[in-house]
Amino acid sequence: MSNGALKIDIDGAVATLTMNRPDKRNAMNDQLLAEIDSFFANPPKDVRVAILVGSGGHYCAGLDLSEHQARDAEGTLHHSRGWQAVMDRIQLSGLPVVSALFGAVIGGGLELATATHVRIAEPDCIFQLPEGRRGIFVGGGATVRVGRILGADRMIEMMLTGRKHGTEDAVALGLAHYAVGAGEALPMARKIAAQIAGNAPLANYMMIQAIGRIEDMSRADGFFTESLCAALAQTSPDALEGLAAFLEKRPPTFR
Ligand code: 1HE
Repeated sequence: MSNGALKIDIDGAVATLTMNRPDKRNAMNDQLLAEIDSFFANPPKDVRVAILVGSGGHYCAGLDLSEHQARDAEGTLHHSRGWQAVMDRIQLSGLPVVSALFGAVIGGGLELATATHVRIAEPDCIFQLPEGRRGIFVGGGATVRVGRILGADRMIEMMLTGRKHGTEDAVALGLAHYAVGAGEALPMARKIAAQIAGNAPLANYMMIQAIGRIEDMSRADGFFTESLCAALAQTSPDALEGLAAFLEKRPPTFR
C-alpha cells in the first residue's frame, strides 16, 4: 500500500513502513510526515509492531530543506509543534516501533529515529545534528529525546561541532541499540519485530507508555506508577497464559 511518500507492507502482525523519497535521501516533507502520522493515528487492527526504514540506502536526511518555507515565529512554532506531535504519536501510539538504520540519520531523521523504540544500525550510518550549519535549530523533539539519551552536555557538543557519529559511537552513546553488518538491519528488524509481536500486547503497551513517563516523575511517583502497571499487567488473562505456558514448557498464545 502506498500513498506516495510512504510505502506500507503488512505481513501478519508486522507492518513495514518505508520512507520512499530516495532522490531526496528520504528528507521529510509535510506529505511524508502526514502519511507517517496517519498510520500511527489509526494502525490497522491486527498489526502489533511497526518497522520504520528508508529507501535508496538512507534512513532520513531530516527536514526537506528544498521545501522549507520562510515562516514567521508563530508559523515556525506551529510547524515545530506539529513535528513534535507526530514524533509523540510514533512513540506513544501503543505499537512498538523498530528502526532499520543505514546512511543518513540526520537532523529530523535522528529526531524520528529516537522516537522509535529499537534502533538497529548498519556500518555506514551518519548520525548528525547539522542544524547550526543551516542556521536553524532542532524542532522535532531532539532536545528532549536526544538530550536524554546523550545528556545535555554531549548534545550541546554534537550540535556545536556538527560532528558525524558513526555506528560504533552511536551504539556506545545509546543513539542506536545494535550494530549490524551491511544489508543486515532490515532482516534483523524483522526478527526483532516478530519477537516483540510474540509478547503479551498489554505488557508491550505498559513498557512503551510507562517507562518514558516514569522517567519524568519523582522517584516516589515512579514507584507507585510501576506498581499500578504491575497490578494491571499481572492480573490480565495474558499473565495467566504466560505463566502457565512457562510452567508447561510451551510457547504462550496471547490474545
Ligand atoms: C535533500 C536533503 C534535505 C539531501 N532536504 N534535499 N538535513 C541536512 O542538513 C542533511 C542534508 N543532506 C546531506 O547532508 C546529504 O545530502 C546526505 C549526507 C544526506 C547524502 O549525501 P549524498 O552525497 O548521498 O547525496 P546528495 O547528492 O547530497 O543528495 C542527493 C539529493 O538529495 C540532492 O538533490 P539533487 O537535486 O542535487 O539531486 C540533495 O539536495 C537532496 N537532499 N538531503 C532536501 N534534507 C523539525 S526540524 C529538523 C531540522 C533538520 O532536520 S535540519 C537537517 C536537515
